[in-house]
Amino acid sequence: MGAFKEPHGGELKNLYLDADSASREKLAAKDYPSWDLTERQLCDIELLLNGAFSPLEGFLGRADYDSVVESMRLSSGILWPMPITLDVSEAFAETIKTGDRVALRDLEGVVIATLDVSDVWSPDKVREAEAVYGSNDQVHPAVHYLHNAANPVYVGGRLRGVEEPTHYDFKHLRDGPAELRERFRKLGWRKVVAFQTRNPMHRAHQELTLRAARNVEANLLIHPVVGMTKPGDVDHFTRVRCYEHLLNRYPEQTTMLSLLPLAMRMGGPREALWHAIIRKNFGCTHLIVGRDHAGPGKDSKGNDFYGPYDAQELLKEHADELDITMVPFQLMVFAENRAQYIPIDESTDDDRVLNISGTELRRRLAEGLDIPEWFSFPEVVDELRRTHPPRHKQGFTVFFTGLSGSGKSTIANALMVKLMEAGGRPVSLLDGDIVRKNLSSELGFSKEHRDLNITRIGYVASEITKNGGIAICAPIAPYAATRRTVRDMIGRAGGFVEIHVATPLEVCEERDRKGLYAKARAGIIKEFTGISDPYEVPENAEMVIDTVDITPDLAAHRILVKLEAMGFIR
Ligand code: PPS
Repeated sequence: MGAFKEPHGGELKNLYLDADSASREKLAAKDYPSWDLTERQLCDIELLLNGAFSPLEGFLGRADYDSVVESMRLSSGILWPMPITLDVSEAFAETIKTGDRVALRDLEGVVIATLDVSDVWSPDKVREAEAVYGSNDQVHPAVHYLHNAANPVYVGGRLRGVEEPTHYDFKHLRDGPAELRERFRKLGWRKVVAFQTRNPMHRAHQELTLRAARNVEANLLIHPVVGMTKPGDVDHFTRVRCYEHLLNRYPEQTTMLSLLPLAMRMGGPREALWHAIIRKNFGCTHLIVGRDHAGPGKDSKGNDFYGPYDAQELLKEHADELDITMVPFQLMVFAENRAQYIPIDESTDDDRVLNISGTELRRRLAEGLDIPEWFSFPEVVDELRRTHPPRHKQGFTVFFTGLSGSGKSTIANALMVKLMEAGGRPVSLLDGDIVRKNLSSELGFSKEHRDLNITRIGYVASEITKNGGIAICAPIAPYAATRRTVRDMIGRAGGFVEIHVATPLEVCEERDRKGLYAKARAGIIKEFTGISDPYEVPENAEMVIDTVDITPDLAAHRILVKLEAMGFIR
């Protein structure tokens, strides 16, 4: 009898050292230069080490990176669409060189792996964005991440795994690729179709997955991403509780749920290809690819980043090279007259087709409106309502931005008092001057310091928002990208309402309450916003207020009306 042949999936890498070597490496790592892994890098390294990213054996070196960016292939020619890179600061990069060994630690300082440095280089991020994501538009989450969160220098090299990254949640649902292959083997699951998702699943998804499994006569793996998804998505804790409820609705012994700690890039077609390779590594034979797979939505001009079926096309093109088969799927809609779900292309003019989009679902949750039974299972809706209370019970942040002397602080104060008068939620004011006295007393007005200041304000506001309070922020916040970062951070925790106090520079200067404009003109104060430093005008603020014609009282009142219209107050 020959050796057991994997039924599917091909060779799997395992980059972990054996127990003895790992303890020795852990001791030795005390003397290596050390890098603290970011949240995204922690996701990537977990999947590199356990073989989910096979055939990769570490973070990409320069030749592989260039080749992946340009042609979706490693320099060996093997298909690999996504650059998996270790981005580090310039300061850290200066301490290392090719041939060094580096310790890579998690947030608690635990050494997860060591890396033999093969390359250190500064990437061309614009080229990376355009080639990999097809756009340099920062509305794309991965492009925004690349330019604003990713460090400027890349380090490539092979990894030696020392310790598996720790997870305290849903341990019973976390499987590496070797474990999952083994489970399939034990259960005799010869064909397995994977369903990738970053959203809660409803009846349409259940119907789609059941049909897909039936069509290819396979078992079903629900394989949701629980690493990093699109900013604003439902948190994975809530989602996993929803999936667990849904699992009970499948025929027994047909379906398995396992969590994938992947950091998604929302890279559309390339990402779909990547998902397929990952699922192959987990031992799946099929992957469901639906409409707009891993799509990031619309760009800053309102156009789709990718066509709805681009991902399916790309997978078709590479079908021969992929050791996993795509199961393409159309959007599932509910045909009311048939009382059943059908793929949209099977519907006729006679069908009364119903569908609730993700946006519409969020609206119904936010406003506490009905979510019909045809759309979702009651236990799933209950779970979503627990973590997504209607807006008037959620925390939110009102973020003012505008020039010095534009009237931000005055309106912010008036708004605070009015909200306190209305009662219901605690209100905190993070005014520019107050923050600079308390939180940011050591900071000046360089771009770097301003960004740090705004990020701190955003962090505090997100904590207040997450805990159901109201945060009112009133800094200048002159940079659009930083405001966007804060919006994303707070948007995950609750509501975010940006208000541009658009009082013209001439008016602010004429008022010059603090005498700062005169000093700025005289060159006594350097880097003064509007005079000798930039102010990037907000393009998508929820409200614009010019204080030339209205009193602070009226401005605050208008904001209250807006907050009421948005559902945050009643
Ligand atoms: S920032 O850019 O958002 O970090 O600025 P912020 O924290 O809101 O601080 C702005 C207040 O600091 C005073 N000040 C200056 N503003 C702009 N540029 C320069 N160089 C500067 N130096 C001091 C100014 O009083 C601002 O207060 P407001 O309330 O906006 O007038």
